[in-house]
Amino acid sequence: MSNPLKRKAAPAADTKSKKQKLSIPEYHLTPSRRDEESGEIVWPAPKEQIEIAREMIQECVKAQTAVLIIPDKDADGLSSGAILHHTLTSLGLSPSLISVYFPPKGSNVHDVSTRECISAKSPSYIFVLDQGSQKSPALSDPPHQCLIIDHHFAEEGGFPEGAAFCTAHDCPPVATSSLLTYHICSPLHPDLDEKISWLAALGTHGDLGTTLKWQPPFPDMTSTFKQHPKKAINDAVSLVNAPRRTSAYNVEDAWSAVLLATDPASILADKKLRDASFEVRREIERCTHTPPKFSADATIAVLTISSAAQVHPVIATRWSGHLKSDKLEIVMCANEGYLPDMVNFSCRVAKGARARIGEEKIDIIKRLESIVANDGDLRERLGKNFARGHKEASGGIVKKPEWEEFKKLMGVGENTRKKAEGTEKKGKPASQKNTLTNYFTRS
Ligand SMILES: [Mn+2]
Repeated sequence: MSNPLKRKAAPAADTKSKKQKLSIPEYHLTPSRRDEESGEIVWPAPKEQIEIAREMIQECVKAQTAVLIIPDKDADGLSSGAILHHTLTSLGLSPSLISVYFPPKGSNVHDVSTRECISAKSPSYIFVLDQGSQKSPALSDPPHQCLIIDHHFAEEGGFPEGAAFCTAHDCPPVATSSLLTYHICSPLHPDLDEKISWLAALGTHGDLGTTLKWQPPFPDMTSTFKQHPKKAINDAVSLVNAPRRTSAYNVEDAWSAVLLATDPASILADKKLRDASFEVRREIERCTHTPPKFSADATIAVLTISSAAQVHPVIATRWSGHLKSDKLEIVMCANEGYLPDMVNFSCRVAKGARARIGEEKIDIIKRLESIVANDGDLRERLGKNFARGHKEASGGIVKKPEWEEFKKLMGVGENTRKKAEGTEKKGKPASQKNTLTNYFTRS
């Protein structure tokens, strides 16, 4: 992933029937934030922030000046971008004044190279959508207004200098960026709702999963789903998410499909997206059969693959649901072929360790940090893209030599002989295949 700041928790690879056994999704159990004076629920973001966002959108239409939208590359980010684009043009901004920018493969909005690209376009207004945030210098040199719309964790003051922001992160249940953008925009023009409500559903299912219950405070989307069946929306989610995973990284293809679509059906018919989806599925299939190696203490499984496609998060998620061992805590997929001389890796909590609570709860970031904590300057050399993201779904982008050192510290592979001996005693052949079979849950 190019932006490890904002990786999401991986949805469990459970079957549908298992999911339905959980009566209420944890998502709706978090108590809402309430306004101190009125007692009203504060959702999807603080009122003042929503007002600031609306004002800036209206202001930039009035100014009829260059606008740059920087949406994230997944279904949620692209949907937020399309919602904002439709809003600006419906309010009267000429489409010729709007441009969109996607940082190239391997970089993200916080990189210096991205700032240089933005400055070169010298936009008067910049909208940054669903990108995750960190404290940074202003995104562009020339005078400009910048608005961040997001729902990822940000530290106090963790925004680009001078930027206004509207974030759902502190108002549980945390809305997606597309839902927040929809909430900001839909009252601004009477004809908007029909154009953008299904986009809010597309982005929201992209981030929160396709089985989300639209319970309050989430809006009532009954009429949207009547017009656009959930099945079509969910199929569109996976097509829209495909280009960012391909080796060519043609995020622009996904963007134009989402922007031009009047309904999910037109996304489903898009040839470029279908081809991208085919490539990704083929790469997942090609790489997924790699045998895992285990850390010396058997708590971490490492799958090493080489693919120019971003399939490592998918493979880590898959294997985390399949590998069975009482000791196993973390499943790691390392991709040595995504970026030249780098290793991109994704970690997920192993299925057998997901139920742990309290002190026992698996915190991947802490665990990764603890492995390198006492090893001279390795932590520093691993760089700022090591162990970022979420407790449940972390990972990173590191240089190859540092990756090798890191693997050595975990003792990856040292455990192999012990395991082979163990299987022999049970009278099974010590072939790789059979050793692996012992780690699979039969489902
Ligand atoms: Mn998002």
